[in-house]
Amino acid sequence: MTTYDELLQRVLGDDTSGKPVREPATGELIGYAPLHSADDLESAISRADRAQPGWAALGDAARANALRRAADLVDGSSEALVELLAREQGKPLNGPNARFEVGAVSTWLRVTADLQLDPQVVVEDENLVAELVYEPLGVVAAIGPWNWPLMIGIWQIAPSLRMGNTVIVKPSGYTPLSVLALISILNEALPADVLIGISAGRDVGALLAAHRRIAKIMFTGSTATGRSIIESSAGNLARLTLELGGNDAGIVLPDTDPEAIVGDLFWGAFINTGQTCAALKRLYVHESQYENVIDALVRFSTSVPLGPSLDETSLLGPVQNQAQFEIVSGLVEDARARGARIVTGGSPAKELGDLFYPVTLVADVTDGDPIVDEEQFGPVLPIIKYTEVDEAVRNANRLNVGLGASVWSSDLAAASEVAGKLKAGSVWINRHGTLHPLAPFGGVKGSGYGLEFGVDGLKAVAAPKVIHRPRA
Ligand code: TXE
Repeated sequence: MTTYDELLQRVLGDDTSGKPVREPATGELIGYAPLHSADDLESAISRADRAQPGWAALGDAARANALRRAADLVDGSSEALVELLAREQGKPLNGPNARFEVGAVSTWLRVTADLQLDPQVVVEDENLVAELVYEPLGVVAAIGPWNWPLMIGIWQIAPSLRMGNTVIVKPSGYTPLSVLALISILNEALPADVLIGISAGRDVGALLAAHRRIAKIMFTGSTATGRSIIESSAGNLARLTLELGGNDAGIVLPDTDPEAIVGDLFWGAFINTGQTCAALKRLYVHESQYENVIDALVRFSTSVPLGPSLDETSLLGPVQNQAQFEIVSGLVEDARARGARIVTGGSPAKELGDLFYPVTLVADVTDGDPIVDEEQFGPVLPIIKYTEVDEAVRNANRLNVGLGASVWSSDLAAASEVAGKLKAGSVWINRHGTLHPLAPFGGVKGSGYGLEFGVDGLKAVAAPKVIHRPRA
């Protein structure tokens, strides 16, 4: 079992010339992240490019085994990784947080190793057999965010490696250390230069996205950066998978029992203290259940402790960074000024630390209010009252994003009908944001394009090739 200190030492050594990284919960210094330059990036891409043919030539079975071995290594260092993730990202240890995230990393590695993508005969007639096969693309750029740095990182890394690509990972500047630590663990199971981390700012991220040797960019982050990456890739024609922001709606139908759904509803919105791409960010509740749902959520929220990341009892933690904290608190202040009802929370939990914000339920808001229309990406949920289901569906579909959406009801047939009308890449009934490594995940509209997970996710990091043979 690797300890936290050993892991940090292995990743950072004694170099203190990099960028200081602090714990969101306490402000304490964790360590200094390397600041890689444009030259470092150039050298990393050359090395990854040179390593790629050898990695591909190892064959699919050997690559799948390397992923399984990597999963075992992650499990062997899991508590050290959990502690680093909790300190750096801010998420608590328990609940759907740091231990959950590190557990998901090894699960994703194993499931990705077990996927089967066979050649497919697409034409077979008296003259011709045409077979579709999938080949590596080359060097993949994996550019990730700070909210689920390890889980989203492995979503990008695992399928890319499985398909015979090499990978350059550029973690968010807010959470570089845990991603570099994960890379160092994975590298024990991989040949040299197959997986390389570049810890740098946006400028080097932009150079990576535009680099002529990059064949594919896997990006998760904001819609604005997604647009920049599309522009960067005009030169290299890199293929793109873009998982961008969302503003997921949930609709509670009239026949719902609030007590039956309240736990899943709460965690659908507040998982990772609300800092989740496919979290519930706008809740539409039928007028007959409006106050009941609000009361149930308030009662449930009082049983969920907000506290320091390393406290075993905490289930909610700080907002990860000051910029996000300001977005969250600014949207709540704006709603208050417009006359919204702040049912619970509504001001910073200063007694816990500078970045703590409590669960905040905001009622009596409408579409068009910034707190409804803009992605809060934090522990705040606007709750909107509706009268007609069609009106709720129209409003849920109103915005130019569509990552996830949900319907809540005791009547599965009614819920399924509404699910069919919601415009999003994933729609859940009586839950929100639960992902499965075999179920393709991706967005529509401003939430991006391309699919991750499962066999579709493998196809997304491969070059399809059709071999046309005369019929023997
Ligand atoms: O993301 P950015 P940030 C949303 C959330 C948040 C907002 C900003 O609403 O408030 O995005 O967060 C790299 N070329 N989400 O600033 O800027 C950057 O270094 C190449 C939703 O963290 O999109 C980082 O590694 N790379 C989201 C990554 O892109 C560039 C999760 C993401 O940064 C680049 C996180 C460029 N030109 C935030 N500019 C989700 N969908 O889950 C930046 N980067």
